[in-house]
Amino acid sequence: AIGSYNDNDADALDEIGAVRVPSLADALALPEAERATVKAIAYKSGASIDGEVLDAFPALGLLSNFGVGYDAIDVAAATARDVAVTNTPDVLNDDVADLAVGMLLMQMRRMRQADAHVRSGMWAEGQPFPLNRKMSGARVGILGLGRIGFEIANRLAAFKMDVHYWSRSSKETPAWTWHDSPSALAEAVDLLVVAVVGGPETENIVSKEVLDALGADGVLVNISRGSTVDEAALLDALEGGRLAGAALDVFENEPKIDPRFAALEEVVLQPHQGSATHTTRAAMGCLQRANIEAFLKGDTLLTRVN
Ligand code: 8YV
Repeated sequence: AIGSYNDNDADALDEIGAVRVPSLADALALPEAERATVKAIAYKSGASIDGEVLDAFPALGLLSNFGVGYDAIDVAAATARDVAVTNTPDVLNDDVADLAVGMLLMQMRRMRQADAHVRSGMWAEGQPFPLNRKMSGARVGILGLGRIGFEIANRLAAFKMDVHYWSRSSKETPAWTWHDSPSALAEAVDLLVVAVVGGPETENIVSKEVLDALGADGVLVNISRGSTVDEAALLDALEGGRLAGAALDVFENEPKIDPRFAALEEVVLQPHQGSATHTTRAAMGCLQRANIEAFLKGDTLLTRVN
């Protein structure tokens, strides 16, 4: 087991015979003879796993990822070596969607500033808090209508919002409007929520062009991966007043994010905590181990991705 697990997960991993190491570097530093006995890895880390890393574990048959996103893993290299890869989909959809909606509401209603206004005593002194923006009924775009994107759209529809989306092809949805490109989607809406998978195919999919199309009234929410947004273009647009605001749970260089973000008033920042509730993290740990147990018994894997 690679990564930092909470006590419950650590105990459960110990019970199924895991050797626990805090990082990929520690795993690679194990003696060659020990690495050669590893059949399955429970993985909880953002460090990249490529073919060379996989070759350090010649008996490996399963890489069980803690998390739905497995962009850190070179799946083609795993497949080429007959290594199955599993992830933890679905159990986290609600939490990630909840956070996306909460962040959007927090950005638009300026709840961070409003809280500071109350705490600082300004409200008590009779200073009114400036009016802000209505969220219900607005036009919103969802970039990537996968399992999490769908949950976000459903929640925003309950806010009477006009839902638009982009995904590679049009999907069967309620009365939501499909657009054939990220730019066309951004052009049609003021609020854009990024819910695509990470990895090379979606790198900088939120480009300068998309941000320009979103425009000066635009708000960007990202709960997917930092790699999906051209961060330099985003920071320039926010600093230059060419975008109204952003609400971000993910960044290019986590956790040491670009310090320019912290200087921006209309930006909500979260520490990549979309799935981070007790309930959901426990479910993710269970699913990760269930895949390992199935693999060790020779049963069908629950959530294989390759
Ligand atoms: C992380 C996530 O996996 O599921 C994902 O893709 O981004 C998160 O749930 C989690 O932070 C791993 O520790």
